[in-house]
Amino acid sequence: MIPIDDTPLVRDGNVLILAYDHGLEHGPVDFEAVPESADPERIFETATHPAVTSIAVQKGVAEAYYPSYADDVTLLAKLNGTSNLWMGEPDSAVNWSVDYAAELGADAIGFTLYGGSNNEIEMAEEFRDAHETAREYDLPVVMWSYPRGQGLKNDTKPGTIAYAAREALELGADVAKVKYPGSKEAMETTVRMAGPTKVVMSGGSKTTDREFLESVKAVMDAGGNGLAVGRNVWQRENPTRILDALEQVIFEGASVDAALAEADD
Ligand code: FBP
Repeated sequence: MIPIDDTPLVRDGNVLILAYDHGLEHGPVDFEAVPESADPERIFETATHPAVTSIAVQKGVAEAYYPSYADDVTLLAKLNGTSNLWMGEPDSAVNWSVDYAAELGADAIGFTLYGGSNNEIEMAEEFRDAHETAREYDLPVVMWSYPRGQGLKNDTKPGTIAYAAREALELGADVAKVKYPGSKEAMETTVRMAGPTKVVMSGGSKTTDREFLESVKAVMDAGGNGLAVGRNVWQRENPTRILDALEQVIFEGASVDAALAEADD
């Protein structure tokens, strides 16, 4: 990993990535709760909130929408991704190159690795190529580190999440995006295993404001560095309110009660 604190991806040492690659990864079903969320422009608007340190999108959405927002948002190019229609062993197609992402103006790259998949070797080699090209452009690299496949489908066991964070460090990621392992204690171990690689929590499916903020608070208290979140922001009718609260918890060290009170002000 390289120092990334001075890059646009990071604010005061921490990170809040607004993920919006769900149209590919999950399909239109994720937009049903709030139909307006299918419009990428709405999410780019949301990403102009000062708490958001980057918006993570696939190539097509970046090409179509980023040029109008280049002065207002930080682009994280999510290089690989696969539709939910794929029924094989977990894998992810590399849909754009680092060179093309840099040409479009990306400030960081994102890459999924499914450790434990039968395709892990090939994915790690693709990650190597993306990582080493990103270094030529001084772009921070975020690994969506998701152990998955064979006996491991969607595993959030503490030992598995700690391994996911360690794998991100070992392969050179600057930020490891991992699922919440269930407790602050388990997150502490995860953060320790990641060494200098920043650890951020993956948002997950939509929960209540309090439940969500409490998991984020536990991550921060465990030494984590923030969040990469999609549904828990843009599946809310008022994404600004939860971003106001997240800004308090992630960047101001506020309690959940204080953050909620501030957001309601
Ligand atoms: P969420 O906060 O909505 O979970 O988004 C984070 C993310 O990693 C997205 O970037 C991605 O589309 C999605 O989760 C993948 O989720 P999964 O593979 O677990 O279904």
